[in-house]
Amino acid sequence: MSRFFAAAFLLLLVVPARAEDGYNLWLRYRPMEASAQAQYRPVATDIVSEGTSPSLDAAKSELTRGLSGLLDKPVSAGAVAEGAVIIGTPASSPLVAGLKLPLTGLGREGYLIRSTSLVGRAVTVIAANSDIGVLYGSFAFLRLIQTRQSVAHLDIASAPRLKLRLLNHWDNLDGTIERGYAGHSIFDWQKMPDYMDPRYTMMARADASVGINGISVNNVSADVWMLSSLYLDKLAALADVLRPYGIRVYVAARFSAPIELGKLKTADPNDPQVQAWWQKEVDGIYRRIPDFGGFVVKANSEGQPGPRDYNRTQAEGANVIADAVAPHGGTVFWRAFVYSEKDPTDRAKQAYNEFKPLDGKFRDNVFVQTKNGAIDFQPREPAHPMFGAMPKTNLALEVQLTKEYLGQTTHLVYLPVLFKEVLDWDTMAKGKGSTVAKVIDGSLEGHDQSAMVGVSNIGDDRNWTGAQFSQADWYGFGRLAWDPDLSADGIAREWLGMTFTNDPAFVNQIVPLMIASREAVVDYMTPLGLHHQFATSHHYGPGPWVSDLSRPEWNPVYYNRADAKGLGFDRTPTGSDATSQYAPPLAKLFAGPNIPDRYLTWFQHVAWDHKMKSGRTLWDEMIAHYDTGIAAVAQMRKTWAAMKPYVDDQRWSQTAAFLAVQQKEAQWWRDACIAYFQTFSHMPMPTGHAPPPHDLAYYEAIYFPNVPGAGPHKPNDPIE
Ligand code: BDP
Repeated sequence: MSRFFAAAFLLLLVVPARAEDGYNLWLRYRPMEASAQAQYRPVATDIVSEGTSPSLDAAKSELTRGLSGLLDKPVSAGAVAEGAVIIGTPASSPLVAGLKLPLTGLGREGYLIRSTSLVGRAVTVIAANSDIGVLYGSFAFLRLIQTRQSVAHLDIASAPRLKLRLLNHWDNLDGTIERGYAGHSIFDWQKMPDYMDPRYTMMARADASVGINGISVNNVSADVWMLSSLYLDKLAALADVLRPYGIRVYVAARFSAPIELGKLKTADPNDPQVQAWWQKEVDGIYRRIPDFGGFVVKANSEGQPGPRDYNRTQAEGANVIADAVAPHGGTVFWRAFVYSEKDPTDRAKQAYNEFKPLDGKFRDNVFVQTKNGAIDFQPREPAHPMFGAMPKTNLALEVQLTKEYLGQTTHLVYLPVLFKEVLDWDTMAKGKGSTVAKVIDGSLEGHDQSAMVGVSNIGDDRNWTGAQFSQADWYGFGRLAWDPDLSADGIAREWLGMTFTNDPAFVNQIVPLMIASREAVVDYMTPLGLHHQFATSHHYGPGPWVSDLSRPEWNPVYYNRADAKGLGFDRTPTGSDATSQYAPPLAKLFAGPNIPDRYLTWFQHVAWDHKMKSGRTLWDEMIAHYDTGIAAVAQMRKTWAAMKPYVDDQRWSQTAAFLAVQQKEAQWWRDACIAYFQTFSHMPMPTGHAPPPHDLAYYEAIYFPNVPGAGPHKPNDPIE
């Protein structure tokens, strides 16, 4: 026994003091360096919170936890002393009411943080119109300290630009996650409602800290059980946990639920029995969850049922559910990700063709939830042509945080760069400056409603997102949904400071690494407008040669169109004419000779020896891009290697190992794609660029069963 204790003691001694596994995300609240503590201690002596409510209590406990951790001293609820932090709303706090602060423009969720004086004492006040605004303000105040900004003379007012800031979890009820690369679902439905895992609260804190105010809990390819009373009771318990953090729950609904659950003969949205069924179902949900957010619906897409099955429009489908939730203040997110194997039209055009004629036909409480691009979350896509083209419809932007097509768990790709590219994209719908951000925040067309949605990257991995750096995508998504004008650079800086260290020697190296990581993945996977070159079904690794899938638009060859003449999908008026779905100046640009290189083969079929802006041929240019991507990853590895002194062992080592995988796989992508495309171009490798080490057959034979996120290995899949 005593030997056991001796061994345990020894173990304690050798465990590095700074070991961290990432569980606490950006809410670590580790003690600051002594000089910073000295600076901040006088301005955060006590927390004064009058009144009580679940959200106010959450704010108070977050401040207590945060400040006592950061300042390394007990900070408790106290009186109005010098340096106190006073939180509240005019309704909850006579102190706040007495200050007569300008809160009117801040709406329900905005907050104000101000340095002021009260009874002759210098204090900081965090005030809002609602308790949830106070919670958001508290997180913002902590963020200032966590990133070592001055809190001495504050006068900050902040309100979200977008009203609904949602994560869509694609979690199946059996615990697997569609396209999930961070373990299993954190939602342990089997044990709910009796056991509510403390992780739900931790997740809620993280979501609220970046302003996320809704989550849909199940896969969009929806299991009808989610709408059963068995699961709704569980959902109600989850809603209770999330409510104090301002998070409403939503559910992905299966369009055919009236048949499967309701035992009706049809799910035709125009059938009065179907309408009555939705009403009854929805009333039952609101009885359990009075602030239920509403539904996400994937209809007539990838085998899901939908209104088309009854010759009804997408609008008729959406409206029947929207009418049911409207009296309760609920919302329907109707996904625009609709394409059909029976429609020979270019897949990139199908959603626009189907939805654009329905502009103005959707109810006010419907969002048409539109992916950032017209295909599917590729490393780079031009913005979806529907943005700017549906002025009478609420459009929500959907982006994917989980890296289905961006290397999955092990590739470091900082997604806020991609999100910003879309938000800043100028649709030109109403002249210059008609950005996607202005379409979705409602300002371009004067809409009241506004929303942005991210497909979650959260699982039950200890670090939540599978890789440390993928946490930044969750963080950045929330920050951008709150304020699309923030910069990717600034968000990276904040996140690094909160998650690792504010030391400029670290941050000044890693911010550029993160920013460059997005272009790197485009370069080594799909340069110059290539898209959907992924291996079958699981999308892990390259498969540009794949041509045998049942649906033409699931095959990479459908997209690359490589042939003896050249490469790329002709979407100009001589081809599919997808270019004309964009506003005229963009349509002209994309169909013409001045098309930016980055979209070249997305919109045009180009000869292998086509002379690029650089003077190189398309072939040489493409190879240069692949190799630039690999060089960028090599540089990322080198930079990270030098960061060892600034990062705890566990997080440093995992990231270093993942970067090594990324470099290996970047090489694989490059070699496999070149080996394939060379069978068409028959052109030599440009000087200084090595040929792929293997022949094409070698790359074609690479096979991976059981890649996460794509369902189980099927019995008749090949065994190698
Ligand atoms: C694709 C995924 C698929 C999803 C689909 C969707 O491959 O698993 O179900 O998107 O968004 O990216 O519905």
